[in-house]
Amino acid sequence: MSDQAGTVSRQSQTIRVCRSCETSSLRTFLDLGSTPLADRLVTQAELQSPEPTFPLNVAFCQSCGLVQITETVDPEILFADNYPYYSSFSQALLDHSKANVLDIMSRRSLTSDSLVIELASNDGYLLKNYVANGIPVLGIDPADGPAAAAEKVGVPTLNAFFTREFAQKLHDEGRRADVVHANNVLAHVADTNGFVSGIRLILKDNGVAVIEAPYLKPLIDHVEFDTIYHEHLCYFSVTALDALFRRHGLYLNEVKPLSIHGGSLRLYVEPQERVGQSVKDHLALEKAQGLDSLAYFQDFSARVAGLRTSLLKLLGDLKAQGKTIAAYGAAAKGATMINYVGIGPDLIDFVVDRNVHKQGKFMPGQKIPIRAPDALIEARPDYVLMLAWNFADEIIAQQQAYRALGGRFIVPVPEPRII
Ligand code: DWN
Repeated sequence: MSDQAGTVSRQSQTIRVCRSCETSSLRTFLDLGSTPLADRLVTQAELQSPEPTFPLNVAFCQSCGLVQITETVDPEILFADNYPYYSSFSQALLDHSKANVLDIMSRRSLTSDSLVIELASNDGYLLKNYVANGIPVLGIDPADGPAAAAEKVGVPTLNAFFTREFAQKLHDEGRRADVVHANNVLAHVADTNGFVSGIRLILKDNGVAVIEAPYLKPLIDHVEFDTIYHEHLCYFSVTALDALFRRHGLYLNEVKPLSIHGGSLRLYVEPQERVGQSVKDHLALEKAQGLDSLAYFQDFSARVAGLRTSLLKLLGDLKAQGKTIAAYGAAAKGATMINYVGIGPDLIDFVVDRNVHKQGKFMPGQKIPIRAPDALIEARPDYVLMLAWNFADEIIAQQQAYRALGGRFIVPVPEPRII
């Protein structure tokens, strides 16, 4: 942890080898500075206290192609107490997850003798759809609040980190799954290989792991640098994923591109090798476009710096015209955006968010107050910076009253624009 003196302490470690193939082939291509933890919102009582910051550098592994940050922050600090992220605050995500479950139920004959396990099951947002169909489930999540919320909606949840050792325990107890879900967690785990080998341990031999993760290609192509923060240790290409799963007797047999979270992939991973055309096509495209080589990433840093310059100019010009600006979405990506670009209370008056666990707190680093969305009607800012741009359609649809008052939104990526 870099305290005010900038020394690095035991609460984070800098990696020396690749998180996947464990070779020393890492080449750093982006430095986002030393930043506070994106989901560690600041309370009123903490406003005067120094905030821990950690280096946020991004590297490419020239051996297996995995893109990854080089600092590992202790997961107990990132995810255990007061973790504020609850999946159920997004209707789009709830609809997306229900469609995922119904698709799996149409692909596999699941019955009351089946078992579906979700890793990082959060507040039961996905597993509750299996419960509604009488299919046994088990959630596993280390965050106290979301795990308790899951139990309230009838999703039995183990409040723990999923590790290889935890998987061995479930395996030894005979708790093996027909389906394992793991959405937006594979990128979050410090022991990437242990997590994947754990999935193999709890998966039945004829089972399938259905894993969703942000996709590296749209991140680079659409300058989605704000999705880089300490919770996200890895940024996956199909090339890197294929090598990771094969190392543990699992095969990436199908990939489905998704628009959620700025561009993700749904991965269908099985103990049997039957690689389909969708995987072959992605591997060929990534090779043709160079995602398997450092050159593809070399200009990304300059493009990110360019976005910073143009966004700061846009916001500065609006303030110079006497305009007022707020922001929407106390999102983790929003913390990276405001702290890397340098967007403080001089530019943004407040941030709004529907998540009641975030309201009344302050954004990490810039300490901008977080309020409920009603504040847009009460305070009537001229502009709203869309920090949760991945849900822009859903959010703007809710804010017709604000737009009717003449309110405008600023979407920051892939290039800052007013809509
Ligand atoms: O990997 C992760 C991604 C998937 O979700 C987690 N590590 C953390 C989290 O990242 P994030 O905070 O950037 O994700 P979201 O879901 O894009 O954040 C959206 C924010 O906007 C949430 O705080 C909820 C809020 N929201 C809202 O206030 N009104 C969202 C919607 C859809 C709304 O209508």
